Amino acid sequence: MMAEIKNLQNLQNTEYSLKKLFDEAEDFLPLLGTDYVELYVGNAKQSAHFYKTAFGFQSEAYAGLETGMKDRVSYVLKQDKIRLVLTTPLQEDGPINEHINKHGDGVKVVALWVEDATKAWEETTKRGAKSFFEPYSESDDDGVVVRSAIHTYGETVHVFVERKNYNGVFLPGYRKWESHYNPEPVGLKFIDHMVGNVGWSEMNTWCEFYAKVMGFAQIISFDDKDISTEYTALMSKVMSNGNGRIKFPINEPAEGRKKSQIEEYIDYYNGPGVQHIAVATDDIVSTVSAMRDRGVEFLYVPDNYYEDILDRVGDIDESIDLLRQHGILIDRDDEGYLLQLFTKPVVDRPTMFFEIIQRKGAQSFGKGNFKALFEAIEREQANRGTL
Ligand code: TYF
Ligand code: FE
Repeated sequence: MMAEIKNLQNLQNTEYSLKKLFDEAEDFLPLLGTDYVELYVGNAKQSAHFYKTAFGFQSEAYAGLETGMKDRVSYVLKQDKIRLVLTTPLQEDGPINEHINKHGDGVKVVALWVEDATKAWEETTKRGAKSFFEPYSESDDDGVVVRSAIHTYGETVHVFVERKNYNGVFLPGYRKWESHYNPEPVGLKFIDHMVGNVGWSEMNTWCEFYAKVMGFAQIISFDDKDISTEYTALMSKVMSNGNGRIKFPINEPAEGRKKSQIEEYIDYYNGPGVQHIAVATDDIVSTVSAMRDRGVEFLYVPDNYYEDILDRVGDIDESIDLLRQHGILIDRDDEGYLLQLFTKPVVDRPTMFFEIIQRKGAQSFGKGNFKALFEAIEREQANRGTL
């Protein structure tokens, strides 16, 4: 009970401090949450199997030849509030093939759930966003969905999704995906944040984009001194929308003694793109052990990380032994603490990975773990010969 009250207070504090950051003017781009994340991949059928088996996603919806979609196939997977869409082209050429050719498998769409997709497009394009597609509505027996879209960093786009009492499985054109293979969920709840890697000196440009075009505010900033010196250098700023449901950290490479992990990403992705998707759980030990059992590879931190951990983070509810056993990282800020762990890249190129995060009050991003984390990433870079 006490813990619940504390969490509630932290939540209210966060909302209060966010409010202070935003002026009194009405939010011109109210966002209800993340609607879906779409990846363009080489083989959606096999990727879908991976996300079901290893990450515990459930079969949700399907569109392809059987539903009258001739040029591509999309599988929709769901776990609690998280929706992943995996799309593969069925023919040669065209923008999806070009995207995969250039970037490998990766995130194309970060879709945001809005009340009014037409207004979202108008408000953002008039502030300088480049349109990806204009508002249009689709309907079937289950209702109407309006979507519009704008470009963001690299070839990534934001689609605004307005669900007018839509009762279908996903979008018009999709049907329920019935599968006899339904592995249990692993406890992933919602997307906590999604991080973009951008090029040299482009961080401020993209933070300004989120501020000016989308009405976001900067809530945190890390400079190269926080996180470089001996370790691969980067700079990072976290942008948030008004209600705090959408948080986009933006990283840029910085000059360090070794090749920046952000530069390695940019080299292999051939430009800016989504670096990691952080998903929340309310039981990180059980989530991570289930994922590991199902074959997910996590970054390894050496045992000595845990030697002085209690001095750094103080009392925590979990057993340190159990956290050490699973390699889970811990960090504290003035609002509470957080537990986090990072997968290795989930694709062949050293590009996209996932973060599993459990917040116990803390609304920060694990700055106290950067040293151990970046050393772990460096060891992987050294194995790849890209350091
Ligand atoms: O999202 C964040 O800011 C944390 C820390 O390459 C982080 O998860 C930052 C950069 C990076 C990996 C993790
Ligand atoms: Fe993160």
